[in-house]
Amino acid sequence: MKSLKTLVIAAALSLGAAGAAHAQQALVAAPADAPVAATAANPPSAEAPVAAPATTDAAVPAGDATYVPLKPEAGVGQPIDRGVDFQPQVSPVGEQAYWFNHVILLPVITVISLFVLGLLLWVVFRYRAKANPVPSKTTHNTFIEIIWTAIPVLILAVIAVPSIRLLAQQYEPPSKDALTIKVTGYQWYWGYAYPDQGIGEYVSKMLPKDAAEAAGEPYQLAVDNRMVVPVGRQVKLIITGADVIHSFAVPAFWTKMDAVPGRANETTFTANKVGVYYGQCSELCGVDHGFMPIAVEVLPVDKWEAWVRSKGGNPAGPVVAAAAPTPAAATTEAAPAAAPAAAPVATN
Ligand SMILES: [Cu+2]
Repeated sequence: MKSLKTLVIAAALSLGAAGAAHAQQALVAAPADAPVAATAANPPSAEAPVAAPATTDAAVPAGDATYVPLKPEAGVGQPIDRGVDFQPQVSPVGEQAYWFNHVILLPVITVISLFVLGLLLWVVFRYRAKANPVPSKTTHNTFIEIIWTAIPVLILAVIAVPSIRLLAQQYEPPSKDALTIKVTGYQWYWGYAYPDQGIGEYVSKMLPKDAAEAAGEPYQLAVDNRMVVPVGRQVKLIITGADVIHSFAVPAFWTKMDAVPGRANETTFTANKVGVYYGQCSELCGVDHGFMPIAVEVLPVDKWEAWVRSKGGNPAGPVVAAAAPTPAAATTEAAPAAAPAAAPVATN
């Protein structure tokens, strides 16, 4: 039994090590983002210098560039009055976690709590001094001791399987076609940049009360500039802090990651439902900690592309960037012809 516990602990520790190694990879990737961070403290107008060298007019494919912000749906992606449950989950990891909580953990907790409560009540009433004037002097019962050790160990072992699987899922490296967004926490607002699309950092601040109400959005969650992502595509967040530690958290995606100055933390999510999902800074970061909400808008792919164009970016950015190195690397003779055309976009 002891060895089983050891096995479970070892599995958990090795997963932790995998997560740490993954974070190291993210750190290696960080220097590429550094120029964006340098201009980050400036207001939204800082977009131009970052975006300009990355995308030329010719590189942006023609298409609709009209973007109309989506209205949030009541009770989805935001807290509800007297709510005690998790928010409805809209990512595969979130659905898995929701299932784990509701199908495994809650029933196990309920059964154990009721069983222990029943035992206590039984002892209190059946063996009270009046009903049981001569108490038993029994001190050991090997059979019962084995049972009450073995059963909890078995319960923990059963819980460990989906638990470690869920943990591992959250640390899975992003796929190659994941959309990269750089998230920076500031005192007290967020900055988002889409390096592959050539969208330099823009700032996302909480809307004042009247503006939020006018927009039909919840006050203290509504922001002026949302993070906008396409539905069904994995999003890789590279998260850092500019001043103190913040934490980027969106409950509907089961996403939370600390934004630590000097570090590039990485996490992923895949939103599988169109909508607006709110979150909040989740690490006490100063006087306005409660006033730096997060709003993520999940759009159909074509509408997301229109949003990217409305920001002056190139929706196909990562596709071109991923394709460019192949001809150059595969045949050195073909490289001179292929390289100049691909280079300006690939340098994103
Ligand atoms: Cu914060």
